[in-house]
Formats: sequence, structure tokens, C-alpha cells
Amino acid sequence: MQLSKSEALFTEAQKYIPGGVNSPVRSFRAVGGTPPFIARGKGSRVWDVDGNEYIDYLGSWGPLVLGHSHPAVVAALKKTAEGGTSFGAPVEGEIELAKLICGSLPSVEMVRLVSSGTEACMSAIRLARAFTNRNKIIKFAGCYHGHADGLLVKAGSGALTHGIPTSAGVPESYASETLVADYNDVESVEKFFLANPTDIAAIIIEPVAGNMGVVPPAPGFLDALRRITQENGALLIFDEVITGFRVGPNGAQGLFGIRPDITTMGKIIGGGLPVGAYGGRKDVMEMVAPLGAMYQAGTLSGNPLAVSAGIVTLTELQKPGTYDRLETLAKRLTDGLTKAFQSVEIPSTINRVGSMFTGFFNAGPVTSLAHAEGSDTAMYGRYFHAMQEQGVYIAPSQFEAGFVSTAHSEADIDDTIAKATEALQTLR
Ligand code: KE4
Repeated sequence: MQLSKSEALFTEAQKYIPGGVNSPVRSFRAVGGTPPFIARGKGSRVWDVDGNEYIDYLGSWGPLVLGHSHPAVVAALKKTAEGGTSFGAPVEGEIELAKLICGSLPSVEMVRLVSSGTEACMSAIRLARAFTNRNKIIKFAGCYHGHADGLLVKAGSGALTHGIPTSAGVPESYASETLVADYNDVESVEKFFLANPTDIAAIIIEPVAGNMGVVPPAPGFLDALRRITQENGALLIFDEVITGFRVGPNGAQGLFGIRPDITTMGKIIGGGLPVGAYGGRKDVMEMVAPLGAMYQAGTLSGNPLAVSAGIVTLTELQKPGTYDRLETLAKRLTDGLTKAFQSVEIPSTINRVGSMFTGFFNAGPVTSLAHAEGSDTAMYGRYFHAMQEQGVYIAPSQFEAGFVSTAHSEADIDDTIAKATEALQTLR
């Protein structure tokens, strides 16, 4: 693998941009080496500036569920851009995207568009505090909800990967309002409500954790959170930034039959453009300005260019058989990878929900952050580079999810399995 142009660009980037990247997880610090600078993507493939081709399972960390430069998305962007990109005024597309979201997620009666998952989660927390007039929130160690101060406490994703799960710069006064429970451990939640019966505004959770690697909810776990929040007058927030429109047409809430009070979204609903959203019960959303006293705003929220990509993406996903296809491809991949791992007798386990998955270098089962953290991250780094050498692009961290898109083919999947088998042989 020749990366000389990427190496030169990375050196240049580090002169002007902290760590040479605009998001820490892209820096490859967790796995070492130089991050390839990507020149273009098409379908299931990306090419770096040195001309190396990769089968892509990162999918921009989740948004590219239709694959790269999908013709309908590109056409919509071109058409919209010719008429302007943003006006700071209402446009029809905002209604169309809002209707697609409300029509797909059972609990979302009204929705506010923002520009990132961080904004969505930050706003949802503020809204829950405004609605309940309470201050504390419960999150789960290893879950990541963006980089708002109060949520960067025992966070996952890059914060976990880079060993700063509680970020510098977050005042103790903020962090003290965030109570951290353990994923799939109902008792760790109940104890907080016993100690704070009237001061917990909400629980926020990734209904399928993606940011400690993929960890599915244990049977009954989400139902217990729904019961506990209702019993204690707190709200339940599902952070579906990853799972929304990923694990099924109705999100994780549809898959597991839970109605949260607020849902946060991002990634897929922007189709690769910056869109986030938070929505839920009408009586809760009516607290949002200009209707109510909870303020949130954004210059580029719902801008026509971003929403045009989101509209096309969600519309494409509604085509019959789409999620069956994603399931078939993802199952084929993880079944094949499981066999590949077994063939080299390397302790591993693969967690998958729909078309999001993680291969842990860990004998398993991985049902908690503690289990995930027991993975051999050094081995993961070696595997990452061996796969990169084979032309397969996976997440540069053990604590992330991989994604299959509708653009992946059976040939891609079988090629990947063969390449993984090759790559794993080099790790023995
Ligand atoms: P953004 O602000 O990055 O759009 O969304 C924050 C966020 C919120 N909630 C969940 C469940 C998320 O996974 C994310 C962002 N995910 C990470 C990767 N796991 C984004 C990648 C990055 O930080 O560059």
C-alpha cells in the first residue's frame, strides 16, 4: 500500500489543523499509521489520493447507507444547488423531510431539524430539563451522544478510543449533573432514581450501542428503562443518530417496540450532508421556541441543500425490500467473517444488529462496556492495517461500528471475506 501523497497531505494538514483532522477518530491514533486522504467514492468503494481502492465499511461513520455518490442524491444536490443552498428562511423541503421522519418513527409527532447529532442530543437534553424542570440526566458509560459538555462524561467513540471519556474543559458543575450508569444493567439505573427520586430529567441511551463497538440491548433492558422513567416522571431519550433508518425503517424504536419521549437523529437523515434532528411527543416539542420557553436555533438548520439529500435518502430507503437486502448482505458478511476468525483461532466475537456490526478481538460475549474494553485493541490495530493492505476500509478503532450499504454486492461481501481470511493469516 503506497500512501506517499496522503503522508505529504497529512504532514501539511497537521500544520493548520489540530492532529491534522477535523474529527479525532479520523486521526488513526488508535491504530497507528497515516490516514489515507480520500479522493472520491462511488457505491461501495472509495479511492484515496494515491489511487488505492477500498471496499468501504465505514460509510462516513454511518450516513452513507445508500453508498457513495448515489445518482439520485447527486442529482438532487445539483438541482437544489442551482437554485441556492441556504436562505435562512423556511423552504418546502423542510416540511417534506419532517414528514418523512414523523411518518417513519412511531414516537415522533413533531421534529426540529439541526445540523449535527451533537446539536440534536444537546437540544434534547435541554428540552427534557425544560419539560421536567429537573437537572440531572442519566447516560451510559461507553455511549456517545456528541460533544456537548454535559454528555462528554464517560463517553464512547473517539473519547473512549483516545482515553478521554470525560473531556478536559468540562466543569465539574456540569459533569455532576450527569449520572453514568452501565449499559444492560438495570440496577445501575434504579439506584440513581432511588437516590434522586425527583431530580432526574431524563435517561439518554443509544438503543443499540454503536460507540463502544456494537452492543445490542439485553432482552427487556429498554422496556425496563421505559417503565422506570414513566414511574419516576423522567423522560426517555433514544439517541438514534446511528440506529435511525439504519436498523430498520422505523428505527430501533420500531425494532424493539419502545416509544421514547424524545428521539435524536443524524447521519442517514442527511444522506451525507450535515443534518441532525430531535423530535418526539407533541406536548414536549411544544416547549421549543418560538412556541415555548426552551430556546434552540441554527443558521443552517434545515437548509435546502442538506435536506434535499436527506429526502432522497429516506425516500430510497422506503423502497420495498431495502432492509431485507441490508440484512441479507450484513448477515452474509458477518457469517463469513466469523468463519474466517475461527479458521485462525483468534479469540473474537461479532455483534450485529441489521447492517451495523463490530468484530471484537475478544472471546465474547460482549454485552457491556467492560466486556468491550477487554478486547485486544493492539490486535485490532494489526487487523485494521492488514485489511487496509487488502483494500478493505473498516473503522480505525475497536470501539466503533462498521456498516453495510445498499451499494454493497454479494461479490463485495465474498471478496471481503476472502481478504479478511488473508489478513487474519498475517496476525497469527
Ligand atoms: P455528530 O455531532 O458527530 O453528527 O453526532 C454525534 C453523535 C451522536 N450520537 C451518536 C449515537 C453518535 O454515534 C454520534 C457520532 N458518531 C461518531 C462515530 N461513532 C461520529 C464520528 C466522529 O466523531 O467523527
